[in-house]
Amino acid sequence: MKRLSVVMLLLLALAACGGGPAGGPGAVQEPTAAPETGGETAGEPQLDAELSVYNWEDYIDEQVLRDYEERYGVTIVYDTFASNEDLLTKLQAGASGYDVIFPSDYMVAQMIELGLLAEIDVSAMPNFANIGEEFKDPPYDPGNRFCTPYQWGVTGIGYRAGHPGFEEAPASWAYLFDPAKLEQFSPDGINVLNDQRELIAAALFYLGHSPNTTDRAQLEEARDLILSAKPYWKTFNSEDYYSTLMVSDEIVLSHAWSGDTAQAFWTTFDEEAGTGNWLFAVPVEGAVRYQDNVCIPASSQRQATAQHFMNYLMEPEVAAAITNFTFYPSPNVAAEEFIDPEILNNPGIYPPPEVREKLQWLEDVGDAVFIYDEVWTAIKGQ
Ligand code: SPD
Repeated sequence: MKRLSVVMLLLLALAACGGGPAGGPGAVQEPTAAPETGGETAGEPQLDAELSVYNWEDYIDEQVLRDYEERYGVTIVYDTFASNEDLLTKLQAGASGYDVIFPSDYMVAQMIELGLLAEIDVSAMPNFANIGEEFKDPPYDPGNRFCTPYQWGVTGIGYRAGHPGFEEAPASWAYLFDPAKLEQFSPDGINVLNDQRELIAAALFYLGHSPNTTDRAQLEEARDLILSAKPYWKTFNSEDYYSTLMVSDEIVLSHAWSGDTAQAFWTTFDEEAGTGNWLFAVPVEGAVRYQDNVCIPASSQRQATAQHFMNYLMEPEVAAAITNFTFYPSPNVAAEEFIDPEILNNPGIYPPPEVREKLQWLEDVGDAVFIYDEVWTAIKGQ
């Protein structure tokens, strides 16, 4: 654990970036006030027998789900998606059957606009008080009328420690777009996130534009940059890239989410060497900070049970178990005493203020979403 801290401090000094955390998967602790019941308890709704939960890959400790099932007698049907746009497509296709979903910031705004989310009542969720003020009442969901905060993080560059060329952290989007860097690293494998807004944002940052631009010319410039780099990329993967590409050394560089890279770091952690194989850099041109959320689709037929589950996810021990497993920061301040200190104090996971300052949210771009769709289709189609 101590050696891990040294690694992290070194990384921060190199490039205002972060790397792998300490602390293995955290076991869910016994809830402080766990009602042992088959479903209904005093003051709680009659719970449905089943709940369908749709989340990002590698984004929960599944023990948290098993504990909920045991405590409340609700069977959880769990499935994962690769991107906000995939989630949106599923919901728009109708009859998805999902009861709890985890969209990011800008997608929450889009879904509210499209009438796809059910209203919730945070005043009926006692554990909402555990969420830090910084994370409540976000611009994309004023008053938390639809969603509660889940986890947050940074999008940057994951890289294979010790690979020639990474003596210094690759803290620039040039590593994904500059022809010279691509020539250098492409033979050993580069992955980019299969995520429309994230990949276009990376190109926009590199070009010096806003990641939320609605300017067609700038978006076409980003499209052309991506198309010129695409032949050098081995994979578009935002689902299991950490487990199938990073830890197996199928690639040496990846457009990546901080927690996924930290999972790769920890999976490859070598006690003797005192480090893991995968580290994370925050590009100097700027990077995305996202907040993912827990929401209920308007089409859900089990909204009371869904809201009960949302409240459960905000129990301090539960939120901590999730962060101890996923290595993504929690907005739950009451959880902090249960989060592994090596994670909590790790600047690669909880970025310090000087790094946070450089980060930008992805926002709902309104009708320009059609330009983004058009650009994405061109990128994926060629
Ligand atoms: N493996 C879990 C990844 C979830 C990261 N959140 C995505 C944010 C997209 N803007």
